[in-house]
Amino acid sequence: MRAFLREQSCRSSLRSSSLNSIQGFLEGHSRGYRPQTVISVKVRQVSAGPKEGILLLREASQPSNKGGTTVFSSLYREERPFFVDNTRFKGAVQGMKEKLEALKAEALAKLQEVTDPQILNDLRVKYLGKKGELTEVLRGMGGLSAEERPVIGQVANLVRSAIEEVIGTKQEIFQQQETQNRLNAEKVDVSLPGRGLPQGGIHPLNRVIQEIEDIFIGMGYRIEEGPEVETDYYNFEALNLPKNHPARDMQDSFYLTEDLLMRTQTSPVQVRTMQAMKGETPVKIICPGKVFRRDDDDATHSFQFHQIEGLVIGRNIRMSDLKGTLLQFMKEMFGPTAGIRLRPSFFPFTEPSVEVDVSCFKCGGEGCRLCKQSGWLEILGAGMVHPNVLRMGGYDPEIYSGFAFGVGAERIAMLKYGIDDIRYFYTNDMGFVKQFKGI
Ligand code: 2NL
Repeated sequence: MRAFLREQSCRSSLRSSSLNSIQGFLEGHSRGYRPQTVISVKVRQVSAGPKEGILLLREASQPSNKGGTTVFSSLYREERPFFVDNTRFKGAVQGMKEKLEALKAEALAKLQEVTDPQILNDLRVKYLGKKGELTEVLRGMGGLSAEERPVIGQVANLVRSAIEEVIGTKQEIFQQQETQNRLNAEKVDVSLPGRGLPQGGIHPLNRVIQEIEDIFIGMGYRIEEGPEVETDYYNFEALNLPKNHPARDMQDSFYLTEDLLMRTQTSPVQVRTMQAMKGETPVKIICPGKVFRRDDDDATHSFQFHQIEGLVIGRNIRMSDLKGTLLQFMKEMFGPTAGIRLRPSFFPFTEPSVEVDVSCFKCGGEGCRLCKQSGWLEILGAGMVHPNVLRMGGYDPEIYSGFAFGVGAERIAMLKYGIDDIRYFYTNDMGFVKQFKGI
């Protein structure tokens, strides 16, 4: 039966590929003629495949618009019979299906053999990637009709999900394997004994300095520190050591310039503190730190050692205050049975000056090797602050008085810990240092 279709229904019911083909047929047969376009098709289905019919053609050029009326440049129209064998399109669908199935079979076979996550990923890109083989096959869908497309689309989706599923399963297996490998590799034997941490200790000199600081903080003192490079003024002049004083001999100190030297005592810190306090009282300070003297090192001398100096300034500060303070200091340092004795001495910055001995903590005053049978140990120097020093520090000696003392950290540590050579403190001999762990 011959079916006559109007243009609209014809376009929707005919495969676009068939129309394309009809247009192609026209172009192929109308060379040398004006371009034509199909405006209606009369179709007869000859068999399941081929179609024949009559085309109504008109000129393909654009119509012009004259005074609001659409005018075709020519009234050219032509009716022409046609014949289209569309079985090749059926073949295309069949071909695509076969291609997709072959792709699926190949992909699944290769995926089954994968043992490496990297190769798995490579295969995913190869088959499912943007430039992968599935996309490549689907690109051929452009040649299919509106009815054929969903058919191939469905097949393609099934192929895609089949490949995706295998990849997903494989990925999960690899993930589990990796987790298992890590768990095996990172196994911890909690029954193993722990590794000991190396334990350090406080250097005996720092220990002595901290102990002395603690004792004096307990008596209401503050700790002051200052520069190790000092001016001649603070190191000597302000401490009543005038220009011609023998202690200022170039041979006895490390001079950096005419005016600068490594401090020979921590007293300059005390002078600086006195000046900073601008006459306020009380001054109650402890000044610990490194000091330097030009000396040849031996068992009891070192060019560098540590000093702790103390200074108190106020009204009515007397020798008895000095004596009581130092006795308390010694009792806390060497035990409650410690006693002290004062012997006259000389320091340029104190007047009067004293040497202070403490009763031997080893024999209790009986006499032993440590105290050379005397029962006493020389421990520090002290005195009442010289009026010149008070004045240069900004305190009127007619109103204020004070006491000061100086003690060597090395000497105390050597006595306390029975160390017979001062050089042990500075040579970083582990055998020596380790003995003070945890004391
Ligand atoms: C020692 C003796 C001493 C001082 C240091 C001092 C400081 C000022 C004023 C007065 Cl600002 N004196 N210090 C006083 C007496 C002795 O040290 O044999 N040291 C190792």
